[in-house]
Amino acid sequence: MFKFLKEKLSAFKKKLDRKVEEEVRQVEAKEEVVEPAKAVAEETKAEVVETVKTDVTKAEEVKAEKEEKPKKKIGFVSKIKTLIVDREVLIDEKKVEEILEDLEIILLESDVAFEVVEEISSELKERLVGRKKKIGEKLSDIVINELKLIIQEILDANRFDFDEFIQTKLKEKRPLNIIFVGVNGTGKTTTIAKIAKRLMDYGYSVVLAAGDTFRAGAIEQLEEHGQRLGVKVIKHKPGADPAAVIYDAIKHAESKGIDVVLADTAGRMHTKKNLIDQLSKIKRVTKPDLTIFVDESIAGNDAVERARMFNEAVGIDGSILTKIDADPKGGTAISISYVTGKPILFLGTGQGYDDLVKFDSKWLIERIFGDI
Ligand SMILES: Nc1nc2c(ncn2[C@@H]2O[C@H](COP(=O)(O)OP(=O)(O)OP(=O)(O)O)[C@@H](O)[C@H]2O)c(=O)[nH]1
Ligand SMILES: [Mg+2]
Repeated sequence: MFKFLKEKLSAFKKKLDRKVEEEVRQVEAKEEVVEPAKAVAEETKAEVVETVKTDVTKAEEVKAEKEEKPKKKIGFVSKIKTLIVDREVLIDEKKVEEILEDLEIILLESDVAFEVVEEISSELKERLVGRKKKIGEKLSDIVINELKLIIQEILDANRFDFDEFIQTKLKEKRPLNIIFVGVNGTGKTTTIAKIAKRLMDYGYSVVLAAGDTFRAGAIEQLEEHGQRLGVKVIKHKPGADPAAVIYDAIKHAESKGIDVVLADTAGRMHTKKNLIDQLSKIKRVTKPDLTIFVDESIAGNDAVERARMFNEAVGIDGSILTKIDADPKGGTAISISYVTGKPILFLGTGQGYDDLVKFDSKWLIERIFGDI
């Protein structure tokens, strides 16, 4: 998980450390040239002091001071060094721009959407330029920590608690109707099964609606999950109107007192317009309480663009990103909620029914930055 991004960030951090070390070495080299002149100046200054101070004790003080001179020379070297690495220094705009150039490339290569890279970059610039680096602080740590905070803020901008939503909404109405939309092969049907299992683990009753009437075998696939989980599946014939299937599932749930209807939908039709029209009809007829967009995080910017398109054309309440376990980059997870303005609800982390993690920005940040 996120191996590519982790390695890139780790290399970036090391490069920054090496750069700072190199700057220190350059200052030290300069210092060696400056040192003799400085030593002469120190000597002259001491002599002047000596002639002024006629008092014996004062002369002794000066003598003692003179004896300490070698120490002072070392002190002078480290003083300059300190200006760069150890003491409070201002991080200037030129340095931040160098840092950002490298970082922007890493983020873009890791599938972070362009507009999100721009947001991260401008936030980082604002926070770093003119910032005081304290004693012992490493520039690379400052940058990575700020980056973490900014990504976390982006992820937390659209928060949503699925469990709380179900609990609260069920006090108003029953059943709740949740539809899952997204292109084919991204994990919609598997995710529906995972959510069904999760809801049942929490004590809710569930019925599935076989709303993908377009793809051959889609109904059977959902039925297989239903059988394994012990959940009823409401279905019509292949090619039937999915809005009618979901409507029937809602009626069935109403009559049986079932809490939640989870509705599958097609991921592909003859044309994109057909698909959007069908989903719009499903929404009109069945009035879902939640429309969840499902896509795979390995699709990178394609997934983000599809989320944007579905949100504009159909309207979504949030996203679920699947196949996080197989995603070396992580950019989709970082970008999708920023781009859609809608929260991520869950992350799919494998093919098993329990491989579903409720979205938590800290969980994601820990997985990306954990051992950097
Ligand atoms: N590694 C991994 N595989 C997943 C995950 N979620 C789903 N899959 C796999 O992705 C493949 C496609 O999943 P489906 O649930 O059939 O996808 P779909 O969106 O319903 O596809 P269509 O019905 O063709 O539109 C299956 O092999 C799943 O096991 C996940 O979180 N991690
Ligand atoms: Mg499916």
